[in-house]
Amino acid sequence: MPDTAVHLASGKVRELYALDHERLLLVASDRISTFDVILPTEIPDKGCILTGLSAFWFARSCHIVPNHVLALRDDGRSLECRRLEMLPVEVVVRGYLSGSGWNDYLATGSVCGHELPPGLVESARLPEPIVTPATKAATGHDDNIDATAAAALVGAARWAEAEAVALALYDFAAAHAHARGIILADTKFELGLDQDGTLVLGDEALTPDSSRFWPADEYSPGRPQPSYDKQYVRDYCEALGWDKTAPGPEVPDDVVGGTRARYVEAFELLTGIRFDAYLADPQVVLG
Ligand code: Q0Z
Repeated sequence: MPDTAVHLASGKVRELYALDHERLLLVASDRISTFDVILPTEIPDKGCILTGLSAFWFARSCHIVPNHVLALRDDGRSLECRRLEMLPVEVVVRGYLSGSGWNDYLATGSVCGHELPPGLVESARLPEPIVTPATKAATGHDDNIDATAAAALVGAARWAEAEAVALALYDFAAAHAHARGIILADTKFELGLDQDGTLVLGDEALTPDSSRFWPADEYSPGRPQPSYDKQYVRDYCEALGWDKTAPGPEVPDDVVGGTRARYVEAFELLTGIRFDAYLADPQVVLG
C-alpha cells in the first residue's frame, strides 16, 4: 500500500483507505466473525479468497450493472475502487426464508412489506426472489424497511432502478451457483452513484460475508441450514458454551483448517479456478 493511503474506516473484517480524492482501497483481512463477534484466531487466506470471489463476480456481472472496481492488487486481498456516493440503503435479495426474513415472517407473515404465502417453513424457497431493503443502524445491526421507506430515502425512480439491478444480479449469481452445487439463499448489495449520477455496484459482492451460501446437497427446509463456510466455527463455539459476547474464543487448528478448506472449496466451485492459481496471479479471476 502506498504510504500516502489514509485510513478511513474499519469494518469487522475489512479496512477502507483513501488513495486520493477519487479512489479508495478496500483491504480484506483474515479475520472472521461469528455470532457478530470477531474471533482472536484468523483464517489464513480468507481475505484473499473473499477478494478474489468479489472480483470474479464484479468482472462477470458488469453486463448487468457497472461496478466500482478499478484494479485488483497483486497481493490478492485489496481492491482499488472508484469513490462513490453510497446509497443509504442496503439492497438485500432473498430467494429463501432465513435470518431476519424468517423472524419477520414468523412475527407478521410479511418481510419488508412483501406479504408471503402462509405455511412457509424456515429456509423455504420463496415463490420468487424479493428485495428487502435495510438501513445501517448505529448498533451495527441492520434495520429492515419496506420499499416505501427505501424510496423515501433515495427517490422512487432510483429505488425502482436499484431493485431491478439487484434482482437481475441475484438471478444471475443464483443460477451460476446452483449449477455448481451451491444455493445462494440471500445476498446484500451496496450501490452508489458515480459523478455522472449513474448507479454503480460497490463494496463487496456475492461473497460468503455478504451472502448466505448453502451446500445444495444438504438442503432441507424446516430448519436452519448449515453455513457453507462458518459451520465448523459455529459448531465449535456452540459446543464450548461461550455466551457470544466479546471477546470470542480462540479456535483450534483443526477448526481453522476445516474452515479455510470450506472457503477455498467455495472459491474453486464458484469460480472454476484453482485457489493456488489465484495466489500465483490474482488477475486470473478477471478473465
Ligand atoms: C464502503 C466499508 C470497509 C469499512 C464506504 N466505492 C465506495 N465509495 C464510497 N464509499 C465506499 C465505497 Cl466501497 C464505502 N464502505 C464499507 C468497507 C471498511 C467500511 F472495507 N464504506
